[in-house]
Amino acid sequence: METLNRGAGAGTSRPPEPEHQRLFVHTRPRPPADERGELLRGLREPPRCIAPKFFYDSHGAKLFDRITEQPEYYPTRVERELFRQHHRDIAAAVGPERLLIEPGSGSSEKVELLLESLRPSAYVPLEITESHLLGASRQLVQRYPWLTVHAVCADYSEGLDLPAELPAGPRLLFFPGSTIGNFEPEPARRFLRFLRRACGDDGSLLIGVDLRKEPAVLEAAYNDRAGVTAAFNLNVLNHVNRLVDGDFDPAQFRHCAFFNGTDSRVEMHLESLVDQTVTLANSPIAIAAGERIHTENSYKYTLDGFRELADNAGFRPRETWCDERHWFSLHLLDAV
Ligand code: AVJ
Repeated sequence: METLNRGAGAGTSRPPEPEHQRLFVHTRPRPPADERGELLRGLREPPRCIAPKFFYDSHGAKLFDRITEQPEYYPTRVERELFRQHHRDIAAAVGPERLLIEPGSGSSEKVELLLESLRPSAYVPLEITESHLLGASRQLVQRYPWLTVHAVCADYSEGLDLPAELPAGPRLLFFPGSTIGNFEPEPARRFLRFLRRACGDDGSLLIGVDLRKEPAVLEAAYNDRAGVTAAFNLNVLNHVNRLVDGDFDPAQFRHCAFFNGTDSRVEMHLESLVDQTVTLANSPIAIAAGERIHTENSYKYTLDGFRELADNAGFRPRETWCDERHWFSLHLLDAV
């Protein structure tokens, strides 16, 4: 396929696909990721850890979708209900003709709850997995004959590297799903600053944030009875085995998830059931019975706690939508 703008470090932008004139595909240059090094450093000695991004191999992504269907896992359901109830108010507050940018768009399911009301000037999904990005984008231009999509294949963890060819006009950054909860406080602030920079001085951010609540509710959400979250957590070991040529046996670990009230986060770990030796990239590591590998933090904010974090990154709260139980929140924030 023909490419335009193959300039130094500029990435590539393809002309619209022939089957429809409203889908543009941009690929951003990426520094080579040192995933092997990152995993080995995290696992070599205690306290051991695996970053949550490694959950999402293709099986892990399917398991996550099944988590969202479990009765105990409320965040996805409550957030979706908030979009259903408030899409008109959200659209009225945001205004029409915004350039709608979604980092980590995945299958672009949530944005569909807003598109008809929001009527953005264009939709800009950013996604590292090209197959998800293109599949979702093609579906959107087919379903919404008025919509232009600028699909950007890029990693957003080190800032939003947006192509220069995007349409002008005020922007709305969209970051649903309480993904912000996976970041430690300092990286969360740093990431919100990336979003602030990407949205410009006349832009806004719409972000979904899970809230602090009774520990029993939180702990049930990460320990569903059907064992899907446990399978999701244990599956990360299969992914690690492939990435660093390891021989982890998931059956020798147990899923462990609990609310840490001091840090206001749900932690997930994998606890070794036995004394064992695991080989990673030809080096043995000894793991004692009861020792844990930390796999995820999911921070739970108070409304004020999140607003303070956003304020720190240069955002002023405009409106907040919450369910009656105050389990989940949507924040519309303006750049200051
Ligand atoms: C996708 C990060 C929002 O933290 O609740 C679900 C991931 N982990 N069950 C979350 C997850 C275990 C989820 N986020």
